[in-house]
This record gives sequence, C-alpha cells and structure tokens, in this order.
Amino acid sequence: MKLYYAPDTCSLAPHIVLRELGLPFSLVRVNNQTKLMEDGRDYLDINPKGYVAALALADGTIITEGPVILLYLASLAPDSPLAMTPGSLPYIRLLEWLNFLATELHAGMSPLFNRTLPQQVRATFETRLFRRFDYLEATLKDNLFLQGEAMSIADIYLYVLCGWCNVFGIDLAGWPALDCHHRAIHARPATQAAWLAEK
Ligand SMILES: N[C@@H](CCC(=O)N[C@@H](CS)C(=O)NCC(=O)O)C(=O)O
Repeated sequence: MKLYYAPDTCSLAPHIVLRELGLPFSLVRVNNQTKLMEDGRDYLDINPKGYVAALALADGTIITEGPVILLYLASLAPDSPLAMTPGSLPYIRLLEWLNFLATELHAGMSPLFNRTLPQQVRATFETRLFRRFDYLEATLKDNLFLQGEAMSIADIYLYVLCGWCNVFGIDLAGWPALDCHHRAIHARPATQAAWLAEK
C-alpha cells in the first residue's frame, strides 16, 4: 500500500494507524500547494479532489476520504484492538464519532488556517469549535478514550485534529481531559515514528 500524505495535515491519522497495525506501506509526499508529488508527477492524477490523504492498494485501487481510509485499514487487521465488528453497536458508535470529527471538528477547524480571516469571523468559528471541545471534554472526563478504555481509529483522528490547536494559538489546557487524551496518543511509539517519518 502507498499512503499519499502532506506533513502537518489530516493524512497523519492514517499514517499513525498504518504503524499501529503494523501494516506494510510506503509513503509518497505531496506538496499541497503545487499538487506535485516528490517525483514531480501530478497528484491530481491520483486524487482529482486534490487533497490528502489517498491510499493506493497493491492493484492500483485508490481510496480517498480520511475516515474511510481509517475504516479500511482497521478492516485489514480484524484481530487488532483498533478493529470493530461491522454492524455492532460499538461500530455504529465509531461511525458516529468519525462523522462528528469529520463534519464538526475537521470542517469546523479548516477555515482557521486562513490567516486573512476577519477577527469577528474567526471568533464565530472558535465559539462553535469550543462548544465541540466542551462536548469532547465531557466524554473524556470519565473515559480514557472516546469509546471507553480502548483506543479507536477515531481517537487517532481526534489527536491529529487537536494538534492543529498549536497553529491556531488555542491552548488545549482549557480542556484538561482532551489535553490528557492528546498527550497519551502523542506519546505512543506509532505516533512518534509517524512524526519522525514525515519530517
Ligand atoms: N474530506 C477530506 C478532507 C481532506 C482535507 O481536508 N485535506 C487537507 C489537509 S488536512 C488538504 O489536503 N487540503 C488541501 C486542499 O484542499 O487543496 C478527507 O476527509 O479526507
């Protein structure tokens, strides 16, 4: 498998999951500004949507959309603690979390990368984001991870999204349980190895 990634982006989530699961893979770096890959080829030929991540399977099939890539990877290792039985209630809850993260957090945070955003508009996005953080804080106050004591692919996605708070100047310390969740995943060997490989 080949993971198309750009540093400091959401593609870090499938990258960490590949390492957590011990799956064989190689990395292809994409310049998100020029849309060129490291060998000079056009990334739009891989993913015409133009964004990372994309996963290429051995037969050339391309899978896109971060949460779907995460689910696909977990399905390759059904005995791993990261995998859940499709159709079971924990699996449905996992889909619920992934959708929440993609639509409420990821999509809600993306505009904050725009440095020309007027302060008032930024504040509106932040207020909305902080309400989502409050919800996550309430969930994580009594649980180590989103679905209890076992880490899921959604936890890894959440970790990556919260990492952007540094860029936005948002201090996660305001949400202590969320901060603790972030630190726990940051310290994992797979996460550290992924960071190192993307440098
Ligand atoms: N819906 C997509 C969104 C992916 C996305 O937002 N990727 C960002 C990095 S976090 C990106 O590559 N943006 C560059 C662009 O849109 O041109 C997914 O979940 O995979």
